[in-house]
Amino acid sequence: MADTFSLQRVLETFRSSLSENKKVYIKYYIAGWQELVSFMNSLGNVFSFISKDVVSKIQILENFLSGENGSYYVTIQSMVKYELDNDLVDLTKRGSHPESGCRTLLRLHRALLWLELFLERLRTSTEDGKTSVMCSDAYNESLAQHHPWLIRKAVGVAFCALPGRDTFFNVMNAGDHTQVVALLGESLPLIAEVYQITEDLYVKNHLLELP
Ligand code: 1Q0
Repeated sequence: MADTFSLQRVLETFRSSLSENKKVYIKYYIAGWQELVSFMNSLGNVFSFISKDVVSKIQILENFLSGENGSYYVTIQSMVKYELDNDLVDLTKRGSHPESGCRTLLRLHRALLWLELFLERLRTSTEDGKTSVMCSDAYNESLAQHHPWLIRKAVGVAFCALPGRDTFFNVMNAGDHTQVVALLGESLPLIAEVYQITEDLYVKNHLLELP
């Protein structure tokens, strides 16, 4: 993986995560998150409590994928079926399967909604737009509902340390502002599609509130 973040690569990994028949490959889904983590790390230590959590979740899924039952973890769809069929998910409270693939992926899935909402704000923002406001508005509409008070406060502090809009655009390594906006316009429907497919699957299987 190259050191510098590029929005193009995030786009490519999420694109690769979708199969022709709309299955979502876990390998590429977590590769997309890995790219975002490397971006977050470049923003400074304030964000390390966030990136550590994402990294540990990526690791849990990677371990399943490379483990003896790895073939069941190729797609989100096959993982859900396998874990449910074999009673490998704590459905109402954490017990003998506190770190199932289903509950781990659900945390990333919720964060993907935050990403989608944030990037849409960034895409349509004007020059005087504040990234901290875009981030926290997107957060309040998504992840915040699943976080306790203490985490919401810590996240609020981290948002204040965010670089400005210009830096964000530059760090995406996708050319000038117009080109970044175009690429965001291309990325967002893909991210939204991956999100929606996962959401529908979780709704159908009553998995949206996994502890
Ligand atoms: C760049 C700004 C980053 C802003 C991130 C906003 C989201 C804040 C999330 C806060 C997570 C706090 C740490 C721990 C939370 C866990 O308790 C929680 C639940 O897990 P569990 O096991 O306790 O039940 N974990 C989560 O909710 C997962 C949180 C994942 C957050 C992922 C944020 C990833 C951000 C990536 C940088 C994106 C930069 C966007 C621009 C790039 C352009 C493509």
